[in-house]
Amino acid sequence: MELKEAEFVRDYINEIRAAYAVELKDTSPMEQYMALGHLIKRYNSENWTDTSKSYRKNDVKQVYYFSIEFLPGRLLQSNMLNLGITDVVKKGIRNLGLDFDKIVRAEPDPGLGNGGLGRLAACYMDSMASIGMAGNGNGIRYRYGLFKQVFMDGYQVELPDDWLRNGNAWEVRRENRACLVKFGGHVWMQEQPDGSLKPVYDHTDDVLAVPYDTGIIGYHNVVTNTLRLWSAELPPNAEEKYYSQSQRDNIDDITKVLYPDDSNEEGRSLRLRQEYFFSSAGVQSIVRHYLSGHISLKRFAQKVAIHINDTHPTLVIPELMRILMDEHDCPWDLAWQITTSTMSYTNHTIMQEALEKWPIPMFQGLLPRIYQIVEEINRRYRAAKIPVFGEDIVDRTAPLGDGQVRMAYLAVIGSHSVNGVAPLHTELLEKDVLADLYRIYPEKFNNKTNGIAERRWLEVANQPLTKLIDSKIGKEWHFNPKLLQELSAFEGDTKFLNQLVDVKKENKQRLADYVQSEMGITIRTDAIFDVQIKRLHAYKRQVLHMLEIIREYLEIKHDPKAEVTPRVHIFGAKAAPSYHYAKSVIKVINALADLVNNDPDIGDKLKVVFIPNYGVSLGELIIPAADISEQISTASKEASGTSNMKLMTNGALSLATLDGANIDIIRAAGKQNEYTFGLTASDVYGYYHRNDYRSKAIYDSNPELQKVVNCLITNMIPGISTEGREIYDSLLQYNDEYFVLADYADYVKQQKQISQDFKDVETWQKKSLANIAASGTFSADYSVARYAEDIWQVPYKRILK
Ligand code: AZC
Repeated sequence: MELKEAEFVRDYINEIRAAYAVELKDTSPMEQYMALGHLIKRYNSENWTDTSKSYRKNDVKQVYYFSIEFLPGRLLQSNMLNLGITDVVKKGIRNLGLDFDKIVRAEPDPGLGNGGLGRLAACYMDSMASIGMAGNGNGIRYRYGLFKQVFMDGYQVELPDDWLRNGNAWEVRRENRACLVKFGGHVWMQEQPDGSLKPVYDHTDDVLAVPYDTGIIGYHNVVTNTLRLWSAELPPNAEEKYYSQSQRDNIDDITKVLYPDDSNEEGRSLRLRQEYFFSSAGVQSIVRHYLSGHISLKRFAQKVAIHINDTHPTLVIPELMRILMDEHDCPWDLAWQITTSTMSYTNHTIMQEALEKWPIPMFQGLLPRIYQIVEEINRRYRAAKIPVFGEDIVDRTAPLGDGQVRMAYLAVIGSHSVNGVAPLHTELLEKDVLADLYRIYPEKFNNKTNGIAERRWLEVANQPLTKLIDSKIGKEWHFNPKLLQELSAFEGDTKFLNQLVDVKKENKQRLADYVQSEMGITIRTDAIFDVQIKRLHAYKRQVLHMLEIIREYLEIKHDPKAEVTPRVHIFGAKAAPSYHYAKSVIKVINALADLVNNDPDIGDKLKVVFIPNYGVSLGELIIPAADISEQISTASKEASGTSNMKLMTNGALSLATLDGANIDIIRAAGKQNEYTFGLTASDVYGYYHRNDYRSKAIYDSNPELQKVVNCLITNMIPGISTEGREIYDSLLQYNDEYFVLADYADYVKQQKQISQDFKDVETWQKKSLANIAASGTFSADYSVARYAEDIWQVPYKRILK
């Protein structure tokens, strides 16, 4: 948009006065931020209205991306970037004597997600708007996001993340679009005058779902799409007597936190309520919107695509069936045809534990009408498939089985498309996790490799690098990130390679300053910044990284005078509150950090920093500073990974197993520019089939490994007697489920190679450049375009090659 500095300054001062009734000099950074947010939202309001109007006028097919997580990160800078007003606003702010960085930092980071799944949803929202596609998000407006992670005595402690404390500058509450979501009660069949039966659903517990909309601004294209997040409230006109305090609390709980503790029955039931809540509210509002422009539901699937991001929103399937049949008198077959043509499903994990299943009594009690519909889907599925495929396979794959509702199977059966998120992952879905369903519906399965919002991860997170790239190849890559490939022409340009070194140094200094001020740890910027940032999970193997730190520590202790390449090991990770083992890993890494960071023999040769409360904003600080990207999951376990792509695009070299999208990254950038190691997926499956993995034998045969692993149970690392033992036992007594010891030697070899190679600055920089240049292909712009063409059949504007 066009914006003059003088105009901005005038508007901003007015905004501050109107909102806070004080002079600019008396405002806090939070107030300055809120006023700026409101002003930018206002600047963009016409685009938002016009986008909705034009979709309606042209009767454009809409995509609704349903996700229980969204991790959009701070919106101020990315909205300014996408509107093209960054320079003007920054200059105006500076000339008013304000500190722009402080304003940026005043914005809370919406913690409405946990990991890659949620960040992917946010990257896709950005890209859908940026390629001019009608893509809407649908999720939950959690009052307190996941949790705020602090460390006390090295242990993770979860505090409420009160991100809405000061309001939210970007959202619009739309009470007039609220709808009722019904739980519990009874269903009975009422005879109609024509003799047919119609379900009547009464004595329900009703919850009001109120939408809060956030505009998702496209990159330099006047498009603004909508992210709709639902909040649970007491229905209006509800007479007080009908709502006891505990009923009120029940309603309040629905949208209070993401992933309530599901280690008990109550927590599991709350999750199911959350899932139905946002699925039902979302589908109701989609049907309502569709019917405001169409007379008949027959063309619904031509105008609406609903995407199920992981199993959590699977109930959109029976919910759409319910609305079509019960509220619009659709016969079953037509309703089923519309539903399956509308729905598509992405699987994000091969971990069995993440394929959700609900006990039938709980499901039926909470959602009696939905359960009837699932039962009927189940009955028809069995009746249609048993004659063709036999009873065994149909038993194994039916939506109802073993006394449970099996969400992943329901999602596959009720969708026309099922995709994995990297080629290896899709292959494993077909061969292993969903193999039976693949046999029955081979035509539904396809791969859509993940992507990232390049612009946020470069133009917002890494401005120095962006400027340098622009100076070499111009700005066209902002629209078509594959053009980053043009950078490879400068591989031999020593001056450019040196400039890359300077950029990295600047970013490392920024991170070092943060670590100094927040954690009181001094790190040197000429050290290798070795970064592992992701959810804490046994399969991601933070433990393998931990063992390497112990090894490096012992090595220096053994000969404190020997020359070493200095290293800083940087972690960011939250552990699920009830995931005991993951929390023990955090404690041990923190204890190890204490030991290493305070040992005079070690000095500044080796540092360990576990940065608390990892999230999108910290990612923006850490990723541009990384030299090494640790992507060390047990091969076959990481569906794709996306931090691998973000780190690559910021010039980090991957230290990676052949897992998920690592494989594609290695292929794109060239094997010689990454450090690969370890078992392959087929090695791992080989162990499973032969059942002959023995971690103890590996331990017995490697004296160095023994020394390292034993440190978990000697008193070398103070304060971890229980946690150290737990990890030690997982590796030896319980036979090392994730093959940490199997990969140890190969991993260490590559770590040593890295220490060696890092000394040759020019060669290192060439590898870094190769990664940046090859990273454009992982832009989410291309990923969503592939979804649009192959799955959703929706148009988009920007032509991408
Ligand atoms: C993640 C996968 O673990 C990761 O490999 C993938 O890149 C990402 O989804 C996006 O596809 N899964 C999750 O984050 N899942 C949950 C429940 O947090």
